[in-house]
Amino acid sequence: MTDLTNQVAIVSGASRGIGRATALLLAMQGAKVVAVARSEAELDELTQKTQGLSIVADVADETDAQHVVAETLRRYGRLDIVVCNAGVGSFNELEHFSSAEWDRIFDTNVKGTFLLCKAAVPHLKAQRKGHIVGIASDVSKRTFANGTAYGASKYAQDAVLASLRKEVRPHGIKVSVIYPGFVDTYFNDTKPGSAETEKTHLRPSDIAQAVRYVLEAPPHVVVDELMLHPLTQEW
Ligand code: NJP
Repeated sequence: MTDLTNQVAIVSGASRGIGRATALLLAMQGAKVVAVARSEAELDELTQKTQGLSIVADVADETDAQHVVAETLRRYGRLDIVVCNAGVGSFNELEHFSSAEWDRIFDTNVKGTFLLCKAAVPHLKAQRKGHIVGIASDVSKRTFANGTAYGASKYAQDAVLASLRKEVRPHGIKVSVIYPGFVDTYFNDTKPGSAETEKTHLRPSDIAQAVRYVLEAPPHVVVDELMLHPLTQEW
């Protein structure tokens, strides 16, 4: 088993939802967590609990992504784990989708994953060790009506991570991808915690536990893919 104590972990999209739950769980396992998102107040509140570092950044901006990694190295001198979780989505018939909304979804989900990995990989390669975890989606493996932009972005994000896995494996770096079904978060301007979603959705902490599971795999094991659904969800 890999011990997470004192491992330095960047978690993107940590201001709420899955990223926040992951940041809290990794901190409870003794990791030094660098929480990344655009909402400063939420990050400050989180960092009081994790005793880690928070960095206000837009993952879709290359300067911001480079800054996140540089600040992490400046504060902790090392980087062990990157959780590419930040993501957005909205759903509509194709002809009603604006090109600006398409760009927002792709910039966050695909380019955001690419840029954070691009900033981190040279350091992970230099230490010949590291673990990148992507939060993709079950829609990285299926299609559905009104999901052209989000679905395509999640297929593309998955392809970025699967290609990267092959590139970095010879350097001792692991890439794991988690594919959740419905999760009760603030995704697409929803509000978690209703009686209905408690029956139909996973909790953010379920995904955080999946992240912990892949990270704690023994050094010689890489969990390439992990999919999880609420028992009630057919897919
Ligand atoms: O959503 P939400 P989730 N730069 O809205 C951040 C995937 N997923 O936890 O910047 C930096 O509660 C945003 O922070 P802020 C989904 O595709 C979900 O559900 O302050 N950060 C917030 O912390 C996504 O990849 C479901 O607004 C940015 C976080 O992202 C991941 O799970 C199902 C950002 C979003 O928190 C987490 O989403 C599934 C940017 N440009 C996959 N843009 C589901 N919920 O059902 C956004 O299969 N963030």
